[in-house]
Amino acid sequence: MKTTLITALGFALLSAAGAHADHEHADHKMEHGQQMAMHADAVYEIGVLHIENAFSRASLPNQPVGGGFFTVTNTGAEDDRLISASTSPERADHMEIHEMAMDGQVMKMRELPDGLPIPAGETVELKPGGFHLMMMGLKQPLVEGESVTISLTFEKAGTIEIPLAIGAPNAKGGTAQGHMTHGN
Ligand SMILES: [Cu+2]
Repeated sequence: MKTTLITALGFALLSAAGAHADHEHADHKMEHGQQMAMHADAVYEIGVLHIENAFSRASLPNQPVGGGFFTVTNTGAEDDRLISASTSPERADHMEIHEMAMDGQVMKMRELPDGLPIPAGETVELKPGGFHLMMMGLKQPLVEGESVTISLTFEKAGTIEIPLAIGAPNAKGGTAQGHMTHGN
């Protein structure tokens, strides 16, 4: 009997440890270790927007820029738009919202001057090779296992600060695997 009780308690504690250990994360395939960093499982909510899988990648020596990635779901009935992102001036000069697009035969990144639409009822993924945030003029290296706090401003939902868990230089984040929609 005692064993059963302890097991149940242990399970409850483990469940409570995840920020939002809810349905969507129960079957998430990521193994502990490697790309898993402290906040990778957290879900942040601002109004009707749910933000998860927020991560960055460790920078290489002298790398001038750093990426920022997350998945945002608009559970509301109105379209919204990510209009800006920022981080502390000790970390980088400024941040931009980028997309990858073909320029002739070459895939290049470019800034989205009007921001990134987050349509009602849809999920938008910022990920390596697709939409992403970019810290321009990095002033400190991004160190794997640490996190960097950024601020996101949405046209309707407002501004939220979230930590990006810094993974390996090739980190793809927790939910990016199996969603490789960009061809080469
Ligand atoms: Cu970029």
